[in-house]
Amino acid sequence: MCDVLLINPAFGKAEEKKYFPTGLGMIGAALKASGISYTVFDCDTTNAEKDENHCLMIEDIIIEEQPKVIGLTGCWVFYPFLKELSLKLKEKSNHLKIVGGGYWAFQAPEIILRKTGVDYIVHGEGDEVFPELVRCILGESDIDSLEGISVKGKDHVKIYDGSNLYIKKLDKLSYPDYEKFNMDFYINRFRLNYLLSRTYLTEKELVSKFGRRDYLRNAVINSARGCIGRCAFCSVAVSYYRRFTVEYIINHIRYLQETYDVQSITFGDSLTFINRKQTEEFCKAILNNSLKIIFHAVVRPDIDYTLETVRLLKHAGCFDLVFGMESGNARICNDIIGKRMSIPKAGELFDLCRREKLHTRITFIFNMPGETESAAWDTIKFIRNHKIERGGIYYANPLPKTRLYEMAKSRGCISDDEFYYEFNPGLDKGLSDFERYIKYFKFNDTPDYLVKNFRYISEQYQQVNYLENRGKRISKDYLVAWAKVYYILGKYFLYKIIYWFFGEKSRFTKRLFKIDNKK
Ligand code: B12
Ligand code: SF4
Repeated sequence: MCDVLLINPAFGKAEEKKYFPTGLGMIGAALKASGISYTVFDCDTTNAEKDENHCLMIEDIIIEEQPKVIGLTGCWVFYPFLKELSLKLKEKSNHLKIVGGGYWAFQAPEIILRKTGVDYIVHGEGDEVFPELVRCILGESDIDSLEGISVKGKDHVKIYDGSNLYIKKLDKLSYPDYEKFNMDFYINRFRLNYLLSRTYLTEKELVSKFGRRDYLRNAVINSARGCIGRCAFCSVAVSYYRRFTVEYIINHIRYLQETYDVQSITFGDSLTFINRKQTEEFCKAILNNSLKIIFHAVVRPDIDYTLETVRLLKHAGCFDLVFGMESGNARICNDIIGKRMSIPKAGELFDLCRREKLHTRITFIFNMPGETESAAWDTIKFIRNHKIERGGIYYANPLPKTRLYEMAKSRGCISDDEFYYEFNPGLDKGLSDFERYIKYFKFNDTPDYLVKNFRYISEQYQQVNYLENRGKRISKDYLVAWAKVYYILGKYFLYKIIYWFFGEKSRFTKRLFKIDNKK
């Protein structure tokens, strides 16, 4: 029996989805700290991929655990699934109260409360308010005093119109409640060969640090919340930046090392470090505490790193920095997206990282409103000039409550919020999806060049990756094994050719093999 059932929707295909749902883990930790019993149904770790199966499984859990409250998390892409699920759950068990949290819910409260089975929405970070809301639902306190909640009444909805809730001092929060999740599933295994072929890590340093040649176990954690940026396309732009203290992060990593034998950390933040001082403080703490880890982090391309910072990062175990560059054209980058940064300086930083062998991944966005063909080419040239190794190419996709969304509306691309929420013309992979998308988002007068060049743009980028990484930094063991195979095969075929060409009984063959035999 429990009070609350938290549901994590299925992320994607079973083989691909391995990203710990930090938000739900934190919500679980908050419930636990408040003494509220709960259980998790994690669609990510169940094998049932079909919605009906999920529903049946969830119904079984509801019968078994008898929760009074259901919490649904997710971002925008989960809307169709969560809508259907919440309506089905309401149909079967009308007494249950359903609470929506996370981006899918609080960015469109009106639609969610009217069109889905959700009864309450928590706006922003639910670590403090959700346990209180549960107490209200359980009849232990009064809901009217609660901030940050939208409510579905009998024949009306009451929408919260204040700003989202953010936790000011993050250190008071517990670690995510890992015990309630299948951590075997969520701890990724980074094979050494994978790391060596995709980063600048060397076999020598990995083996001397971890004493193993097979794989490293990786966990995702948050070191910060929110962002200092205000990018037009980003949902996080409305929040503000907060960070756990270095001691908290170090202890968190230690906890994961001791409990789950983790050697590698992904900081799944919007922004991990905001400046050099903070970065250096963290790196020194890793070194002073002799923490044996490698990690990757997210930073902005205008960060004030020097040669020393880059070297220190590498020394502390940073094997990958992720930058959101977005565009190689200053007008798009600064005037339209609002990055407020210098393109040449960003390029210099990427060059510095490459020279110092600190691997980077840099992401770009095409088709922002006002992007001309030549502006798009500026981005491609930037990628080539700075020999950018890896990252991602994305296309402007308006997320609700962002400036890009307003731009899309004012250009007539989105006429009906609800329809758009349902339809979500997001991009998967491939040209057909892209053509569908570009038809919808005619942000520019001449979007045809993007369709024409879609493949080319993607290939150019991959080409750069390929050239940079080809054949380099592959494990010595791996090379030796392949060399042996080639040697044996080569010898065999050489004999065959000689037999075939000179004949088995020819003097040359006999002499050759005699010499060989003598050897
Ligand atoms: C890490 C990350 C990922 C990871 C995995 C996400 C995961 N499973 O957790 C990866 C890289 C796989 C990913 C993929 C995508 N992501 Co993402 N991701 C993030 C990122 C950077 C951090 C998420 C995080 O850990 N946050 C920290 C936790 C503590 O916050 P939280 O999850 O929001 O949870 C808090 C509240 O929301 C609330 N809450 C959450 N759930 C619940 C539930 C209940 C019941 C309650 C009461 C409260 C509550 O309380 C929590 C604790 O305070 C966020 C940006 C951000 N800063 O949040 C983007 C973000 C969530 N992603 C986003 C998007 C768009 C995507 C993709 C669609 C991108 C794409 N085009 O493919 C995919 C979708 C994948 C998917 N199917 O989920 C958008 C969502 C925007 C939106 N409006 O919906 C964000 C906000 C980024 C952005 N720049 O706009 N993402
Ligand atoms: S895109 Fe990145 S830098 Fe810009 S607001 Fe979002 S998280 Fe911050």
